[in-house]
Amino acid sequence: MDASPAARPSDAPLVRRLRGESVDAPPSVWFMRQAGRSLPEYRAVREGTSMLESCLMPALASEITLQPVRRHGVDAGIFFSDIVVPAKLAGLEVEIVPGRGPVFASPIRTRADIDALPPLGDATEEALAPIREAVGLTVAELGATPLIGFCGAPFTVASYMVEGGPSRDHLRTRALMREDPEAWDRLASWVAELSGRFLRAQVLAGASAVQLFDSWVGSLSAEVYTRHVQRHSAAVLSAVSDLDVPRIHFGVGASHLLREMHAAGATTMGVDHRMPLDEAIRILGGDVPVQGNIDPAVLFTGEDARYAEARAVLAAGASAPEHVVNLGHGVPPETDPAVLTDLVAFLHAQSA
Ligand code: 1CP
Repeated sequence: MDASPAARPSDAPLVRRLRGESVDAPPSVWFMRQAGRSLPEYRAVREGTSMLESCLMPALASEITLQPVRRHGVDAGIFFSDIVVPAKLAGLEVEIVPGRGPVFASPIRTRADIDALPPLGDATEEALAPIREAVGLTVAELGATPLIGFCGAPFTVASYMVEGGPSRDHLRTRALMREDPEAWDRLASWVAELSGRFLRAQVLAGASAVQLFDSWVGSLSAEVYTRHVQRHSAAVLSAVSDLDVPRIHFGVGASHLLREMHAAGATTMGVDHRMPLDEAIRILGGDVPVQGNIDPAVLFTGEDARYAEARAVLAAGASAPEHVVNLGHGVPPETDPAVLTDLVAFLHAQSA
């Protein structure tokens, strides 16, 4: 947490890099899932409180957001919340089951289910109060260190709603968009509006950048993505496009969708570890800033393999207008936090 009083988080090297501005500073780094189960201090403060309850307790959500920034010295916080928090705030019955993930009590599968989704409006804005409060507390503590806000993209969030919980292939969701595209559009539009409101609330409360997670979009072809999904992700990103914050877009196993996802209105593309960063940069045309993509596997190797991967990722990122270092996906819960702290120090010791 940078102590210099005049510095603004929106001018931090990490945020400038996400915008594609070249910066003379050591590499910037944060980690997806940097908050959470890999940290003993997280397990301690979460004790006895359910995941979604903690997301709606502003002081606790703020504390959990700050923990990895303090411990690891990463260059940004990622707001502690979840992609299904907005659905809970809109009144759907959803829980996060430990060791499993989000589970909806009543899966949304028929036209009648979709018609019965609660309307979004002033009540939604009111329900977002704990989110605004948590972000406000967090940015006040972070000072010059930026906070990244986030939300889930319509396909990934809808996949939990339709399947009822985590799934491998999202078959029912993909079947719905093929069999009844009109019903799918109404569901995806509802999620897009809700996620967009959640994201906008975070930026208005002080987040300096955003990330749109479409974690499971890799199960779609480019053709299906373009026909059924892209415009809904675009609607989410357009909810903050007037607010002058960089917009990162990330999917797992989505290398074949980089151009299409960028075209949904992202300023910056997150890349997972399945594609070399220089190849992703080339596919994107060489003028899009990128984020990524250290293979999380090296969190479980010795230093030599880990540092070699970090150097390789920095070298591969050099062909982009700018590059922010991250993992290729989230921090696994079994990661030794000391390894993350050491990796941040290693990256900060490299020259830009
Ligand atoms: O540091 C951070 O990144 C914390 C904030 C955060 C974010 C950005 C959490 C807390 N969740 C998310 C996003 C999220 N949630 C995504 C997109 C990112 C990704 O791909 O990892 C997804 C797919 C979810 C859904 C979800 N929530 C899962 C995955 C289930 C599956 O389908 O495999 C799980 C396990 C959760 C619970 C959850 N969310 C966050 C935490 C810390 C946890 C674990 C809860 C616990 O402590 O038991």
